[in-house]
Amino acid sequence: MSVDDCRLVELPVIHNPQGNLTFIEGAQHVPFDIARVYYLYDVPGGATRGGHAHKQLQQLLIAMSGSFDVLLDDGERTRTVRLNRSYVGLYMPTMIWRELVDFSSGSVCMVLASAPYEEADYIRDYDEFRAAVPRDS
Ligand code: T46
Repeated sequence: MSVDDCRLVELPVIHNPQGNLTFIEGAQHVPFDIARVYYLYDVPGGATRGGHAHKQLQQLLIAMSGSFDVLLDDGERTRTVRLNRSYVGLYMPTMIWRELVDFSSGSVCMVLASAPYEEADYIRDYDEFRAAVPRDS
């Protein structure tokens, strides 16, 4: 997997003068079955979340409120994506190192995940991640 496989997914918006509505349907808007939803909130200024990769887990990140940067790293190339719309998700496939930084005040990051929480799926050491990335030779 490469940072090019991380992509923005535009979600439907039902516009209404009384407020907009966005919905997410498994299989339709997310390329995996949704097994878990969690969210990050009350993130203090200057904090960094993430700092790991997943062996099997796929995720879709959405800035439900506020904004933050997602630093993506496939072991060879890096890319930064800023999330700041509640109708745009960032799809992350397996084996992408990610760090979430520069959270605005009051921001909320909702994550749809393809599997339940499992610590054994995490690679939390960057050197271990680099060593596990398959390389062309
Ligand atoms: C990711 C980024 C964006 C659970 O018990 N269940 C869960 O579903 C999750 C996500 C975490 N936890 C526990 C595990 C740790 O003891 O909560 C604690 C904090 O987790 P972590 O340090 O992994 O949190 P983040 O914000 O660094 O990373 C999380 C996700 O773990 C990760 O998959 O991509 O958000």
